[in-house]
Amino acid sequence: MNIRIIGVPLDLGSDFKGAGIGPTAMRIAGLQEKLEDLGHSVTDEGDLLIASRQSLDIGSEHAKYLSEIQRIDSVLCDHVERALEHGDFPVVLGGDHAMAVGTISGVARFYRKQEKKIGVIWIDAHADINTAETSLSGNIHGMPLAAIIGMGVPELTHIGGDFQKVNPQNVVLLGIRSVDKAEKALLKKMGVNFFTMTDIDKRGMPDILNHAIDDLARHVDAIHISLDLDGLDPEITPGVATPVKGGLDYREAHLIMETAADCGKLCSIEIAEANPILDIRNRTSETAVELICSALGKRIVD
Ligand SMILES: [Mn+2]
Repeated sequence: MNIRIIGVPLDLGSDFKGAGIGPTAMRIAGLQEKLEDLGHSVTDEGDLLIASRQSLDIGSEHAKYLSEIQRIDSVLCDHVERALEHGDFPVVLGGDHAMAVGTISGVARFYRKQEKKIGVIWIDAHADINTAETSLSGNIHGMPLAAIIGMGVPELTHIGGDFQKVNPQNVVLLGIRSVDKAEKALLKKMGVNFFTMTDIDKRGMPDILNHAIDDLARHVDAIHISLDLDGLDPEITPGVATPVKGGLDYREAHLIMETAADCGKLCSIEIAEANPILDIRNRTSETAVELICSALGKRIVD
């Protein structure tokens, strides 16, 4: 497989600076070499150019830095679509999770042209289903799931075209444990397939994945993984802006990747919220690279 790495040094979606150097930290953790060791060829496009926070107007307090995030997500959408058109597998390195609107819009537009349906496995401590109206912080990294299912400001929902990028029933949301009141209502109303940490504690990850990923793979033609590193427990991935106790353990996270890879429909992956400023000796980015490798075929015994 030819893998295309796209770096998105975005930190405008969060109040914390530092996610902008996430792509560099994952490269330093040896991403390209490790993917090549698995037998893939790798093209690294480098990073998209993003205006610095200091040079921008914050805009509305309800959706901060919206115009630059809209611009960068539109550029990212084009890059991801082009990579898929070349037959490449995009690996998108973030950057805060506001990038997911661009990545998933690119995947959605590519498959829509072929009249194919996409699904998304979304791993996160949060539901990311706020809109400018419901958000308490105005930070866009809490809004990307809403945007891709067609809710929120048109500047985000129209990236890549005015259509719903993913049917909420084709979203599998795993690991949530910090969900705002308005988000709880939206998750249910929109029919997102969500699995809280309580669900995972009670049923166990293998049972959930066997059902949820099997089911998803039967209903869609291609599956994207959007991995927010705060989905894992902060003991494992401390370098994130919004850590929440009680997350996925190391093996549970790998099992998601391995199961997704085995379903045969994985088309792309993005890793969000690696923040090296908040990390301990690059541990978070090293874990991110290991998870990407599991999604791309690495096994304990082949
Ligand atoms: Mn997130």
